[in-house]
Amino acid sequence: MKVVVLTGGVGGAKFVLGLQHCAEVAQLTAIVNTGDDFRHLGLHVSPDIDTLLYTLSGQANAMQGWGREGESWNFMAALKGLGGPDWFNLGDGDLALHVLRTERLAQGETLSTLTAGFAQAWGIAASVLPMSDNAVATWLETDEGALPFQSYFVERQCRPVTRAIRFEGAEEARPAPGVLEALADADAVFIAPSNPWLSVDPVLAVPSIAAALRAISAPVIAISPLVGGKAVKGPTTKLMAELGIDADNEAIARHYAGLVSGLLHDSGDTPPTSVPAHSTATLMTSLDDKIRVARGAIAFAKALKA
Ligand code: FO1
Repeated sequence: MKVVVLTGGVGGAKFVLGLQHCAEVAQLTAIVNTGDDFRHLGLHVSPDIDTLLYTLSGQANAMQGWGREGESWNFMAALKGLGGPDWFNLGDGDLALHVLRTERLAQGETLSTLTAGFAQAWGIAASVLPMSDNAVATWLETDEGALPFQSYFVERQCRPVTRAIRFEGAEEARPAPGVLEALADADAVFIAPSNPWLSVDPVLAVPSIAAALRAISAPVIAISPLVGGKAVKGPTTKLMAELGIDADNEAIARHYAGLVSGLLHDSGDTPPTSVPAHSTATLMTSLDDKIRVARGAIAFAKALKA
């Protein structure tokens, strides 16, 4: 099967790892959120791309989800000693990735070509495509004013109350090379169990990506990020409450209305009523968990194609 997955964040990366271990996935393409990208200390940081690269190459910090396992922190210690900003933690190994990406972008390389280079260097078979090579920045309108994503998510630890979310630059952004082709050619498309509002919506905001999802005949299945009516990690349910949305699978299905042919959700939760649904235990801790959820998604796609 040729599989395409829209993903962002830690939960999304876990699901993609599960897909990578499924024998029937002959070709895997990840279209990754870059709305969290930002410039920090003059460096271009692409958290969701990096989390996926680390996860697919077995280097990810298992406990944190982001950054590398066994990281050293000499740069951060030296930065603090100089009174530099220490709210965003850059491990020494992780720093090399940001320095190299910033240098290659400055030399005129695109985000997609340099990301493909890193994936190849780390032996990742999947295609890891940014949603766009153009800058798209997620901003949140909150009770503390407008905040760029990392200021909200890391610096303020998701405490501000969110009223609206916007993706600066999305209207002018073009899908990265290969994105539309992969969607048109897919046997199945999955929307990973990422935060729909913060990690998936930026991808859908890139013109022609949502339209491509609507146009394809292959099944498009979303995996609910909720387990037991809560998000496993991150601010999903707090955000849903602040946006006046019930934290249930019907709300997730409604969010993707017109885009998805089905919703895969946790077996302990109530199914949506507005789209076909399958369920499995969707909490992903072990590799076997990730493979189980990926297999469940593939089985659902096959059932919908039959
Ligand atoms: N998340 C944090 O909560 N604290 C951090 O200091 C932090 C640093 C960091 C560095 C590189 C990177 O790729 C991700 C990092 N993250 C950190 C996670 C990041 O903010 C989120 O993973 C995504 O932006 C949303 O999933």
